[in-house]
Amino acid sequence: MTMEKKCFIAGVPDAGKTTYIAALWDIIKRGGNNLELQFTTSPENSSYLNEIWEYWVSMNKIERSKTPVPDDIKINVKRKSDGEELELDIPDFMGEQFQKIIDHTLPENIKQWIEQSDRMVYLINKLDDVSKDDLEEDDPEEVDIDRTEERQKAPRLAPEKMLEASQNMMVLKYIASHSKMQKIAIGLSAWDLKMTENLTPEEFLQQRSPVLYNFIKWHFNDVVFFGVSAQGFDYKDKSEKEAEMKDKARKSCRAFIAFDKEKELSPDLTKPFNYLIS
Ligand SMILES: Nc1nc2c(ncn2[C@@H]2O[C@H](COP(=O)(O)OP(=O)(O)OP(=O)(O)O)[C@@H](O)[C@H]2O)c(=O)[nH]1
Ligand SMILES: [Mg+2]
Repeated sequence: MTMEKKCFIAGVPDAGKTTYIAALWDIIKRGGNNLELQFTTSPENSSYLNEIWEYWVSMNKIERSKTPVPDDIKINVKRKSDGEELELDIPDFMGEQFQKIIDHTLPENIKQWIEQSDRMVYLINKLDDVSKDDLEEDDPEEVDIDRTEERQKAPRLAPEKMLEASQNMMVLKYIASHSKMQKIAIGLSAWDLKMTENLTPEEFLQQRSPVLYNFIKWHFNDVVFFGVSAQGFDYKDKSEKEAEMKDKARKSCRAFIAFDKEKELSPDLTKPFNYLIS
C-alpha cells in the first residue's frame, strides 16, 4: 500500500496564500477538463472558499474573512495519466500563525498539521526591501520570560519586524525539522510584478535573495521554484484592466504561473501539485 501524500500551503503574512487558494477554487469550480490533475473530492464546507472567491472575481483585495476560517479544508487530487493521488490540506491559516513558529507560540493544531505532511507549497511575496520605517522601533513592550533571575524581562521578539528573508528562514527551518518533507514547491507570488524578460523564478530568487535561496537549497533536497500571479495583475491597475481581465477570467486564463525552466506562462495553477504528486 502506498502512503498517502499530504500537502499544505504555507507562508508568512501577505505571502499570497489566500489569493492563490481563491484562484485555485475558481479552477476547481469550473472543473477544467484540460488539466492533468483531477479533483476527486471537494471540501464539505465551501462557504469560506466561496467568500474569498467573491473577492477574486470582483478583483478586490481580500479582506480578513467574516466567516470563520475552517481549519479542515481538504481537497483530494488525482493525476489522470497514472492515478497518483495527493491530499491537499489547506485550512488557509493566516500568516501570523506561521510567525508564531518564530517566538515558539505555535498552536498545537498547526504543529500537528506540519508533522503530518510530506509535501508543501511555500509562498514568498516580499523580498528584503528594507525601508527605514521598517527598522524604526516603537517602544517594544517587555515580556516575562523564564530566564535568569537578574534578567526576567526581555523585549518582545516581534517576528513581524524581522526581515522577510529571516522570517522565511526560521519558518522553513522549523518545517524542515518537524515534518518529513519529501518535496516542496517554492512559489514567488505576485509574479506579475516580479517577472522580467529572462529570469526564471529560481534565478529571480537566487539574485534577489541569495541567502534565502541557498538556505532553501541546503535544507530541502527536492525543491522546485515557480512564479505565480493568482490575481493576474496588480489591483492598482483595475480601472484600465478590468474589462480585459474579466474576459480572461471567463476564459479561465486570468491567473498564471511560470514553472521552473519554462519561461512561458501557463494558466494551470495546479502545476505545482502535479510536480508534488510524484
Ligand atoms: N500584484 C499582485 N498582488 C498580489 C497577487 N496575489 C496576492 N497579491 C497581493 O498580496 C497581498 C497578500 O495577499 P493574500 O493572498 O491576502 O496573502 P496571505 O498570504 O493570505 O496573507 P495573510 O492571510 O495575511 O497571511 C494582497 O495585498 C494582495 O493583493 C498577485 O497575483 N499579483
Ligand atoms: Mg490569508
